[in-house]
Amino acid sequence: MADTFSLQRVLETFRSSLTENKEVYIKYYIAGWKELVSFMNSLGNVFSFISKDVICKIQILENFLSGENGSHYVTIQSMVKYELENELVDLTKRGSHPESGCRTLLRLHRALRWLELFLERLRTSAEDSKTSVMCSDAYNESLAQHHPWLIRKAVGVAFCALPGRDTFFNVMNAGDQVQVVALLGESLPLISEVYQITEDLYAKNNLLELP
Ligand code: 1PX
Repeated sequence: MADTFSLQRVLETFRSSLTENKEVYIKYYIAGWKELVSFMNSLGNVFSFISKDVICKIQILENFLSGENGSHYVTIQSMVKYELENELVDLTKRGSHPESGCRTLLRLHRALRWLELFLERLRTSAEDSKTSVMCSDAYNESLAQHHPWLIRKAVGVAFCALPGRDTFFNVMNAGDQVQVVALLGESLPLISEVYQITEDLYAKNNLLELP
């Protein structure tokens, strides 16, 4: 992973995460999140409590991937099958498997929905739109429903520290605003596809509310 964020690389990693049979490679899914974390870090320390949580979840998944059962963690589909067949998931309340791959990835999956909603707002935003408003509207429509009051408050404070739309476009490192908007238009269908494949898989296996 290079030091400077580029939206292009996020696009490439999410593209690489789809297999021919429309399964999702965990390795590239995680790589996409790493890029996003590096973007968030470049925005300042206010966001570090958020990046810490994402990094922690990435680490859990990486440990599974490089562990002795790593071959079962190649795709999200193989992970779900393996963990369910071997009763490695706490299904209704936290118990002996509080950090299963399935529940950990579910947290990132819900955040991917936030990202999709936020980027779509950014793509279609007017020059005077506020990133903080776009961010919190997207958050309230998605992740907020899964977060307790205290987290929602802290997230609200962090949103106020977001830079304006112009700076945001610059940090994305993908050319002028017209080019960024075009790249967002290219990225969003891919992000949506990865999101939808995961959502359908989790829904089919009744995993959308894992504790
Ligand atoms: C191209 C520009 C895109 C901007 C990229 C920004 C990436 C943001 C990544 C946010 C990922 C958040 C993951 C949150 C996972 C989560 O829900 N964790 C909670 C539950 O976990 P648990 O193990 O306890 O069940 C955990 O409690 C969360 C704690 C931290 C708060 C997470 C707030 C997420 C707010 C999302 C908005 C980020 C705004 C960044 C501004 C660019």
